Amino acid sequence: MLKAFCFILNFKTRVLPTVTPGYLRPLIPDSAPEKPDNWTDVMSDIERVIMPGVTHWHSPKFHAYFPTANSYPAIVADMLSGAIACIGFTWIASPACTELEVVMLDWLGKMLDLPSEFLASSGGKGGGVIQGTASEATLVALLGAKAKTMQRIKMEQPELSDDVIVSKLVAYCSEQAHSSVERAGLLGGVHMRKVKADSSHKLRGEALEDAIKKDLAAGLIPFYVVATLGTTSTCAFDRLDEIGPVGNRYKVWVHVDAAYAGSAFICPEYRYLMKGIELAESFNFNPHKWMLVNFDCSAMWLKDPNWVVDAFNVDPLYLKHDQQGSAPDYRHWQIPLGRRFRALKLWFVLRLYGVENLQTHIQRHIGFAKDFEKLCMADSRFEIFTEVQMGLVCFRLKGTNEVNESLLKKINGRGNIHLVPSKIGDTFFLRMAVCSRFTKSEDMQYSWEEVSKSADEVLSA
Ligand SMILES: *Cc1c(COP(=O)(O)O)cnc(C)c1O
Ligand SMILES: CC(=O)N[C@H]1CO[C@H](CO)[C@@H](O)[C@@H]1O
Repeated sequence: MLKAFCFILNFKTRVLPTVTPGYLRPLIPDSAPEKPDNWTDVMSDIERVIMPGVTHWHSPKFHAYFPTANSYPAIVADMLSGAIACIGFTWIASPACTELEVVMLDWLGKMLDLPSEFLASSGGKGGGVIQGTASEATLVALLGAKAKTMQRIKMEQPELSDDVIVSKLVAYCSEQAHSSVERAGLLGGVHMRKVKADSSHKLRGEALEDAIKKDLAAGLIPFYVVATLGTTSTCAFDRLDEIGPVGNRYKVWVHVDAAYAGSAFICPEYRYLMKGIELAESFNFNPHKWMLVNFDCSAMWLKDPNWVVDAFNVDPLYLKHDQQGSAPDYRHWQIPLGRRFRALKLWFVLRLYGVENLQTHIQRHIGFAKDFEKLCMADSRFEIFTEVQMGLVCFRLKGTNEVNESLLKKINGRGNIHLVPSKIGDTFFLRMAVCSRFTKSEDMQYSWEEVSKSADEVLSA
């Protein structure tokens, strides 16, 4: 077992595997064994079958997407969760599973200095829940907003049927919002309008208000807006301080998607970026991205969870229990019924690192991004595409998109580091995300040299 952990941490291999689609099937039998295999054979197949096809997300040479968290406290807690193996859909289905989650979301909310209305300990309606992913949180909030608006419109205009109201609902997000936001609109059966971002790729209050006014004039019903704090392409921060007041003025539910960058709010110096949070109805970020809690752990808070709870409430007899109402039954807060004991890994990580070490982790990554930016700016062939935010540097070779596409291909082809690109408007650029918790200054230097050598090759070709 320990050997498997060593494979995971073997960064000497290429960060990207060289296998081609269909590589795996010929390596194992056509069907399940009739008689049991033994542990030794199974574990040695991890090395033979699996590891050659693994992309090393935890290598300091991995700079694609955004980080995914990994730490020993979280791994151990996940193993314990597997051993306890309860399904905590109601309080009685495993009281510790629900109660630890309620308290952990309060701990975490306090670490971010969320307004007390979001916390269960404030004694109000608010509280938190662990969703599997940010995508689910966006959809759950959308469904809560939909239920809330349906109820309001039915009171105001009783003559309108449900079908008519639903057909008029409009949700909003920045054109830079994550693809999961557009998908929430599709899954929720409502129109999702993408609003143009400003020249720094942030959604502004004025642009949102213009869109809302236009829709109101056309007889539509604005009901939900997603503000992204830390977009996936460039880590831009929508202006929540402007979006919040607009949302409140037009009775539009404001949901905050801070999937990646939200972890940085454990550091007081970055909280200015969530100014306006007190005007949001719901807030979500992924400790499973940047806060060392292994996937899946997406923390979501709601000021009034009743909208979500009522939107999904079905109550078969076999799920009823005597304590209903005195503690959350998290099955009402999410899409699936079943849920793992995910609060354990949050508890372990918070206790075994302590807030200070988690803050240091975030600050180190941000520092590494600044280091890379400096190296890049010192080379006149390169330009920084947007202001460097958090642990992400968006950069490009001065020149055509074609030359930048060649550069990316060259870098990934060499296989020593791994990056993914993005495109805004007509401009193609490369994203250098600091991902690994093992990253050191030398690694950023190495990654820069890989970029620089690849540029030499591309430009001399
Ligand atoms: C990563 C990301 C998501 C998706 O996260 P999941 O937890 O995988 O659903 C959503 N929004 C933003 C801004 C992201 O960076
Ligand atoms: C097609 C193309 O090459 N587009 C972009 C190249 O890069 C410059 C900036 O350096 C952009 O302005 C172009 O749109």
